[in-house]
Amino acid sequence: MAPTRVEPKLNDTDLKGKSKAYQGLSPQQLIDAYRIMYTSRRIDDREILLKRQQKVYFQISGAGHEAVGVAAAYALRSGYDWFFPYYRDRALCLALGATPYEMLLGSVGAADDPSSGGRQMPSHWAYRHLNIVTQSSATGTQILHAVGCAEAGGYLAAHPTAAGKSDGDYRQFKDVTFQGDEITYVSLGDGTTSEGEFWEALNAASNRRLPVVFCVQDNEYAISVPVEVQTAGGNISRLVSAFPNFHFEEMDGTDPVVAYAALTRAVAHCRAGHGPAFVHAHVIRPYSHSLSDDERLYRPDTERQRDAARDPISRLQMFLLREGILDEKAINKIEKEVDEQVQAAADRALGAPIPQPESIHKYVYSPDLDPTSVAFDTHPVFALGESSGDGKRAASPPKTMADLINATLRDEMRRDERIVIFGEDVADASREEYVKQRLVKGKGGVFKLTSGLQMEFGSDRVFNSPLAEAAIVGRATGMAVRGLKPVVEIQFFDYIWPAMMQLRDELPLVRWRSNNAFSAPAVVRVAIGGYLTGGAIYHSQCGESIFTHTPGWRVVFPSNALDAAGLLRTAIRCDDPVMFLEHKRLYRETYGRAPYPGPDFMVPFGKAKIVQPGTNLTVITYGAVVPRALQAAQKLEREHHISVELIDLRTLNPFDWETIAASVRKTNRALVAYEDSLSWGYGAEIAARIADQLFHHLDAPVKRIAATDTFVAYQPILENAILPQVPDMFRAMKELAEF
Ligand SMILES: Cc1ncc(C[n+]2csc(CCOP(=O)(O)OP(=O)(O)O)c2C)c(N)n1
Ligand SMILES: [Mg+2]
Repeated sequence: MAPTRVEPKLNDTDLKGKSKAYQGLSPQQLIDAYRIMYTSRRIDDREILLKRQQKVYFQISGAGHEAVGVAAAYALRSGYDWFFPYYRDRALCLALGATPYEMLLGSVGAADDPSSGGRQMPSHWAYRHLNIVTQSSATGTQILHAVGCAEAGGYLAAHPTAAGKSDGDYRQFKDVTFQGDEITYVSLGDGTTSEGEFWEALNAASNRRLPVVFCVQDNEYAISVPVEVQTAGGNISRLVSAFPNFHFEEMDGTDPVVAYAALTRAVAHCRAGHGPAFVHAHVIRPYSHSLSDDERLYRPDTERQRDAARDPISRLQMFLLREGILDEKAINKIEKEVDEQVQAAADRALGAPIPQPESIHKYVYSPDLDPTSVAFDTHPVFALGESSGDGKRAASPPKTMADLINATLRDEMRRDERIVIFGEDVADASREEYVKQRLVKGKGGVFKLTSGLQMEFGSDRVFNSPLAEAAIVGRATGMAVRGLKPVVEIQFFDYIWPAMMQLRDELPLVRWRSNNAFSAPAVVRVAIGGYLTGGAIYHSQCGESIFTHTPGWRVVFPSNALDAAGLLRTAIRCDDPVMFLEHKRLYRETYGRAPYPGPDFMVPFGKAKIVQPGTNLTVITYGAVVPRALQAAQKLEREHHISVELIDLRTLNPFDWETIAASVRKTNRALVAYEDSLSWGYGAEIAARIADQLFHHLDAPVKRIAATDTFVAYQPILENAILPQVPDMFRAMKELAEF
C-alpha cells in the first residue's frame, strides 16, 4: 500500500509586503534564508562537479532539506543551544555560522578542515565554536548522544560548581559551559527511525522531560527503501504520538515559513522545560541518496517530477517574488554573489594544505594527559583499623575487590561533582523513599558494586537506566562530550552487544574523528568472565580483545582488590575513554584482598606487575587467570624446581611491552595464558609480538593456553573442561620449560 502523501500546508501567505512578518520572520530574514539555502545547494553542486573531476572523493547532498535546516537554525540559538545534525544538514550548519570555505575544506580533506582535519567524509559536521558536535556515518547513533547532551545541560544547571576547572585530572583540559535553558537539536532521516537507538532515545527523553528537539527529515526514502517499508503505516508521527511530555509537529519541511513556525512552537515547549519535541518535516531528495546512487533505478520520472514541484529553493524564490520582497533582478544578484563566493571558496580549498601522513596517530588518545605517566603512580595510604583496647590500632582489615571498587567510586564522587553513575540496577532504589523510610535496604547493582552511592550522592548522580545498553553508552557519550564524567555500568559483558555500535564507532572515536575538537572520556565498567560454576553461556563471556582491537579505548582488567582501586581511580581521572573490566569471580575472592589504599591511590596504565619473579619461563596473563597461574607456578617450583616469572598485565591497552620483553630476554620462554577462547584472542597479539620482536631470544616456540573455542557451558564438568584450569596451566608450563 502506498503511503499517504502529505500535501504542503502553506499558511499565512496572505500577509503581503515588506513590512509584514511571516510567522515571525521578517522579509530580511527570508532574504537571508534564500541566500543560505541557495548557498547550500550551490556547494552541493560544486562538490558534485569536483567529485566528477576526482578532486574530492565523496559527495552526499543536503538538497531538498534546506528549508527545514534554515528554519531550525532561526528557531534555535547558535553557539548557545547544542546540535547533533546529520549529513543532510548543510543549510542548518551554514545558517548557524559555518562557512562555505570550511565545508569545502572538508570536501578536499584538508588539514584545516574544522570538522575532522581530513579524517571524515564531507558533510559529517563538527564545529566546536557553534556547539555542532562530531557525528559518524552510522545512522541514528547521534540521537542518544543528543539525549546525553541534554541531560548534561540539566545536570550542570543543577550543579553549577561541577563546571569549574580543576587541576590534576581530566577537568583541567575541557571548558565546560551551560546556559540553564539550552536546547539540544538532533536530526535524522525517515529510514533512521527504524533503528532501535531512535526508540531508546525517545523513551529516555520522554521519561526525563529533556529539552531535545528531534527533527525527522522525511524524504520518503532511505537510499532505495521507501518509507512505507521502513515505518509501519508509513507515518512516523503516528507511531510516536503516545510518548508522554512531547510536543509534536508535522509539517511541510520544504517551506521555511511553515517549518519555522513549527520549530518555534517546538522550541518554546522545550525552552519552557515542558519536555522534548518531535518535529516531522516532509522534505524531498532531488539528488539521489548520494553520488554513489542513481535513484532512476527505483523511482520513476513521475515521482521525481512531483517532488521537483516542491523544491524548497524554487518555492522560496517564488514566494519572495509573489510577496514583493525581492524582484527578479535582486534574486539574480544574490545568486551571482553566491556563485562567486562558492567558486572562490572551492578554489581556495583546493589549494589548502592536506594533512601530513604522520599526523594519523594524533588524537587517538588525549594529547594533554597521559595515564601511563608518573602523575598516576601514587603510593597506597592504608588507614588504621579499630583500636584493640590497649591503645594500639592494627592495620584496617583486608577488603574484597567489590568493597574497594565501591569505596573508590565513593571517594571519587566526593572529590569530583562531574561524576554521574547510571546503568541497570545500579541505584539503591529508584523509588528512593522506600530506602529513606527504611522499608528496604536498597540494591546498588546486581553485584552491589554501587551500593549506597545513590543514598549518599542523590538520585541525579546515581540512577537506574532503562534496560537498553546502547542508550547507556550513547547517553554517556553525549554527557562526556559536555564535560561530565559518566561512570556507567554494563551489567554483564555477555550483554554488551546492543551497545556495540556505540562502543566501536562512537565513544572511542569522538576525539580522533573530530581531530581533537571533541572528546568523550567516559568510563564503562563491565562485569566480565566465568569460573562461576553455573554461569553458562550468557554469564561467563570474555571478549576483551574486541575492545583492545578498537583504537581509542583504554582497556583495564585488574586481578586483585588493590589494583582495581588504583586502576579505577586512574580510569576516572584520566582524559580517555576507559573500559574497566571487572572479573565477577574476583569480586569476593579471598585472593588479592587488601585494605582500602586511601583516596588518592592510583596505578598508572601500561605498567604490568611481576607477581612472582622467576628464571625458567615467563607467563603473561591477567584477570582471573592470575591466581590460577600462580597456583600452577608454585606447584611447579615445589615439585620440579621450575622457576616461573609470572606477569600480570593489569591493563591490556596500553600493555607493558617493556616488562614482557625484559622477562622473555631473561627466561627465553613465553606462555600467554588467558580465559577467553584461544583463537583470535588477546594472547594471539602478545604471542605474535614476542615471536616478531624477541625471536633471537627464544629457546622454544611461544605458547598459549586459553579456553576452548566454544562458549562456556552450564554443567560444571563442562565448564571445567572449557576454561583453562590450574592443572592445564601446570602442564603447559612444564612442557614449555622442558622443550
Ligand atoms: C547503521 C547504518 N546502517 C546503514 C548505513 C548505510 N546508510 C547510509 S544512509 C542510509 C539511509 C538513511 O536514510 P534516511 O534515514 O531516510 O536518511 P536520508 O539519507 O534519506 O536523509 C543507509 C542505509 C549506515 N550509514 N548506518
Ligand atoms: Mg530518508
